[in-house]
Amino acid sequence: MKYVLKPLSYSYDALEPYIDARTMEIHHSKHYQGYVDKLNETLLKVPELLEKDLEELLKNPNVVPAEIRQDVINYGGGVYNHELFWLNMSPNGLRKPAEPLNAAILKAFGSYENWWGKFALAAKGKFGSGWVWLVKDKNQNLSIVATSNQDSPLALGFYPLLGIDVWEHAYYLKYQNRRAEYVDTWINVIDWQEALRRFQQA
Ligand code: MN3
Repeated sequence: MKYVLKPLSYSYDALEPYIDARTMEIHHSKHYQGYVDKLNETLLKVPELLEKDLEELLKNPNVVPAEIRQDVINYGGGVYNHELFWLNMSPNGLRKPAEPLNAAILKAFGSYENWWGKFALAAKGKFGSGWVWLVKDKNQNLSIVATSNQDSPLALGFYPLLGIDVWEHAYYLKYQNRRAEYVDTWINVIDWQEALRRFQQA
């Protein structure tokens, strides 16, 4: 199998009390595993796609035959989005963006607090299941975009740096219908290291 479950770099209970261990365990070992399995199953139908990079497929879904295109968008997006999400959190990471990402945030949003206010508002307001992202465009300008289901911002021409999962499975056990509480608490688990790496990469 090309795609395999990537282990977390921290334990399931490492993000307590903000994200509970049971949610992390089910999210990682069941939901994410499900996307990995379904993506492998899907790509076996058109094995030459296994040679392509997942980012390329998500950036340009038109290269995927129509009969499996939506499955690649759904399951491939599920794999890609979650692998970024796991890296965007940690129990003791970089809690504020370092340079040069910090300067780009100031340029786009005025301040870190303004960035967070807009990001959190978008995450609270996203209707239904989906994600909210901090993305860069090809000129290194930052913005916030929301996507539905497992759609990737790559398909919109953006490169995701940091994303919050606002599917109910990401928070329901602890927060039930109170998504806003989950969003407000997420700032405590953000790790900016991967976002910084992505911002600096070509
Ligand atoms: Mn999820």
